[in-house]
Amino acid sequence: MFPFRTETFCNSPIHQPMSSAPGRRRSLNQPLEARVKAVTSNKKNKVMNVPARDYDGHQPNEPLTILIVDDDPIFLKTLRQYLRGKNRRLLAAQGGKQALKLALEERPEMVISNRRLPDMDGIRLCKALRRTGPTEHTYIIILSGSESDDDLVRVFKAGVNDYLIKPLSLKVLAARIRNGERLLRYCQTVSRDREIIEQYAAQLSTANSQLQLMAMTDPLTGLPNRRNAMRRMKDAITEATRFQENLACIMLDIDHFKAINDTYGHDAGDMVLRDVAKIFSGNVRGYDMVNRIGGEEFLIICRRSGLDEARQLAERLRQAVARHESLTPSGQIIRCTISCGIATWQRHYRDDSELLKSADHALYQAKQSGRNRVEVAAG
Ligand code: GH3
Ligand code: MG
Ligand code: MG
Repeated sequence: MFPFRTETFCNSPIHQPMSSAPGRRRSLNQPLEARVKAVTSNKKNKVMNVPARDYDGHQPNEPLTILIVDDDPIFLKTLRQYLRGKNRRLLAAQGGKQALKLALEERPEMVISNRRLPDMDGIRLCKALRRTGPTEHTYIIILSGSESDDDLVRVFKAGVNDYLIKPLSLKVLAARIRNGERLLRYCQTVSRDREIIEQYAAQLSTANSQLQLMAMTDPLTGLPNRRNAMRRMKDAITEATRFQENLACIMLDIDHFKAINDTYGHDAGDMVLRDVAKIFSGNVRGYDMVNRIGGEEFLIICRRSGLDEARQLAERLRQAVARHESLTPSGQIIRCTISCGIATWQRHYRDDSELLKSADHALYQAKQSGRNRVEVAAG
């Protein structure tokens, strides 16, 4: 039974609650067109072009798409006219299959369907929409002549959002639609807010990673800075202790670097620092970790390396730096040397500070012994 079918439309202008007595129904023995006109021109029932702010206090930006499904073309036409408004885009389908096709193409936010369709039950249509990604959350209203409680339970179990018993009033249908629209608008706002929050969270996470990287990196050479080096050293000691592996470190310092600054200028000094950092990074093995721990001081942590390997590496680096020529923008050639102090992790050391102290002491020895050389800590 459907309001706009000739036999039922007589009762349509008045809402018929499930418990209402038939006597309360307004009987209209008029032709269909006249009854439709009566409904749509009745000021009490008029909802055409009602702006959305009437029901939810704000003007939404995009129109909501509503798909009406019924096999009666006159009903479709009438309802479309009745519901027309600038915040609604109305579509119509005369059967379940056509409705599914249209729903996939147009992704309506709301579907109003008759329970009985020529090719498909409205409940099946609802289930099919719920199973389909793009229409999974579509607001579905079913119009039905059935009034049984069991039927109602079945319909809601299938995922229908609202259910109206026919014969029904267009006024009531419009109110239920507005209620659904309000919920849809709310969901849209929530999902938009969520998107914005997710965007902020992503930006914040990127900014945090960048900040973390900046806090751990020396901006001049791009190498890990002192803080980072100390953290890595602690990790390396933990690893060496746990797996009973060798661990060595090399403290490296550019000789007479102050004189380079004084002679060629600070910018040239910076360039030398970058060149030396590149030489170090380009000559170590995968396990070794190069860090800049001070002005012209570097620390290389040699994981899984004993004294011999560390000494060979330090010597290789010393020679590579000594061979290198840095060229200033004005065409001047700068040469420099480095001194290196090596220490290896000893079982009796308490922590990283003892290892670093030993390496520093060996570096001091290298400086004292004439620079441009490698010295090893006593152990
Ligand atoms: P030694 O052989 O005993 O190590 O002598 P040195 O001149 O290398 O050592 P000193 O500690 O006397 O001088 C280090 C200089 O390094 C002083 C400081 O101005 C300079 N320096 C520190 N950081 C930077 C930097 O980032 N860029 C430049 N250009 N110079 C720096
Ligand atoms: Mg120096
Ligand atoms: Mg120094």
